[in-house]
This record gives sequence, structure tokens and C-alpha cells, in this order.
Amino acid sequence: MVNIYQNILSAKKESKKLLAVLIDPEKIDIKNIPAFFEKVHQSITTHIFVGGSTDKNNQTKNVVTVIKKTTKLPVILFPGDVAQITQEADGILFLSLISGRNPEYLIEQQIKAVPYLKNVDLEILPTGYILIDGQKETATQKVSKTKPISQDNLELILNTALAGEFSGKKLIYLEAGSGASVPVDANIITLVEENLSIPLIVGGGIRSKKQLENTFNAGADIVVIGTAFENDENFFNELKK
Ligand code: 1GP
Repeated sequence: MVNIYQNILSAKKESKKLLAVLIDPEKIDIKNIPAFFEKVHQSITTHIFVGGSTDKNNQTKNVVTVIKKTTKLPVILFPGDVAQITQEADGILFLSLISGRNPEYLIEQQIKAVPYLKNVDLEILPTGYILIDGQKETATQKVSKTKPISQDNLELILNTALAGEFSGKKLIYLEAGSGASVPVDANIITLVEENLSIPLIVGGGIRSKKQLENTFNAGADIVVIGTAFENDENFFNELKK
């Protein structure tokens, strides 16, 4: 069995940066997965995240099944809701939307997931999920009916991240939202990383190699990119191993 979390911790210890490609089952065409992964495999990608705010056609299971046949990279669910959980993946970000105050995404969905999770062999990664204002109303905001934290409110962002760590989360995810106009600011990432003991994931609105490097240099342990690869697979060419 892959030990996803131990590998993330080892990478952090060795200052090895990790790149997760986010695949949205609503947006990818299953027949394009093999060609997409040829590019993934030539790039510095280390993890595959699968999920979206919604999955109206229930494609997650089919998409993950094909991805697992195509790659040896760890495949981690990043589910918008309990219906997106499927045992074909290796692990799951067990998200709690701690920037929001909607009980459905703080604890209800997690409780609903338990009957399924206790019967499958997915590695569970407890994750404090923090929405940061990316200057665009994102699908996550609409679906969760919560507001992101302003990028100016450094104290609230930091205290929310630390509250996540103190309550036992193993990862903190700073999320500007898929397709964000503005990614999470480097100063926020540095402040949170310097005060946090657990690994830090950052995503939302990262579209260039320069932005990726800035995000890593600011202190992100894992960067998540989805939209930029959906829009232009040639972006993988800039991120060759
Ligand atoms: C969204 O953080 C991820 O949940 C990735 O965002 O699609 O903007 O890369 P992008």
C-alpha cells in the first residue's frame, strides 16, 4: 500500500517540492486520459488529485479507474461531496472547510462519508481547507455557500490554519479557487508555512512556471494546478523533468 502522507512528510523534510495535477471528472474526456498522462509523465508532476465542486454525471469512478490503469503516481480524491468518493483511488483529502461557517462542509459531509470510508482501503488525509479570496467568485464558494477570507486578513488566515493544525489536521490547503484571477499571495504562504508544522498545499489561479516557482519559493510544499493544464496541455512542456 502506498503511504501517501509519509511520502509527503519525507519530501518536506528533504525540501523536495511536490506538484499535484488536478483533474476535474466533469471536464476531462475519458478517451483523452492516456494522451494527457503521456505529458504528465514527462513533467515534474508527483501527485494526481481528482475532484470538482460538482460531478453531475457521476464520472469520478470511471475517470479514476482509467487514471489508475494509466499511471503509477498516487491518485488522491479531492471531493466536492460524499458522492465523489470511490475506492479505486489511493487516498482522499478528508476536507473540512474551516474558513467557512457552513456545518454541511465543516462536519456533515464527513459524517456522511464514514459508512463508505470504513469499508474501503483509501488512505485518509485529514485536511483543513481554507478559501482565500482570489478576486473571482469560484464554484467552491457557490456550492459551499461560504465566503473566502480576504488576502488582507493575514491574522485570520494564520489563526485558521493553526486552528486546523491544533485540531489534528495533517495538511492545510490554502485555496484561491479554481480559475482564480489572483493566486494566494506569497506573503500569506510564507507566514503560514513559517508557523505551521504540517505540510502546506496551495492552489488556485496558478498558470505559469514563474507563478509555480514563486509559490514553491514562498513555502508551499504541494502546489495544485488544474485549469492551466485543462486550457493548454502544452504547459506540461514548460515543466519537464
Ligand atoms: C482548485 O486549487 C485548485 O481547487 C486548482 O486551481 O484550477 O485554478 O489551477 P486551478
